[in-house]
Amino acid sequence: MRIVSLVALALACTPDEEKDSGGTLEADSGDPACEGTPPDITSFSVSEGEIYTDENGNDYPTLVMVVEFEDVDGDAHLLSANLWWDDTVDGSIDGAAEPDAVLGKSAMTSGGEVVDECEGEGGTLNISIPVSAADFMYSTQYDFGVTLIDANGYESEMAVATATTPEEL
Ligand SMILES: [Ca+2]
Ligand SMILES: [Ca+2]
Repeated sequence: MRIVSLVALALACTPDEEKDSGGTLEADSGDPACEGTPPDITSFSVSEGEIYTDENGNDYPTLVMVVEFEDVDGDAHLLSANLWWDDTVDGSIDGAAEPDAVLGKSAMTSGGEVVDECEGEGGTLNISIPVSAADFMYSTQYDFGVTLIDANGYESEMAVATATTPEEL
């Protein structure tokens, strides 16, 4: 397993999840004000993204994973993700295996603003992964799997999608 370090991350609230301000009771301290349900992935797709250039000027093709999700208890203001892939294309992933990559805990934003605690009720997570020969074969079909973990550690069911890796540049 490796940590995804060359990742371009964007988290965004869906516009229809905006809350009216005021009238929301926040916990003073101690117990979390929101906890108890795992995120629910409602849509997952993988496709080729734009060229990524690292700090040394090396170009890589990318895969972009788009994960739409809901979390009714609102504690997806912080999210992390586990990612798997395999080249046995059968629409399934061995979730008991160690993840092939992990995305560390990240704050969700909406319109550039960090989402308040307990107001992370869902949105779209875009994960961009540079593709290199160290991790993938080029122009090859893979199954990809993802789970999301909310601020309190509740993990979603795995979503799986099949996609073809980009050509070598
Ligand atoms: Ca939750
Ligand atoms: Ca598979």
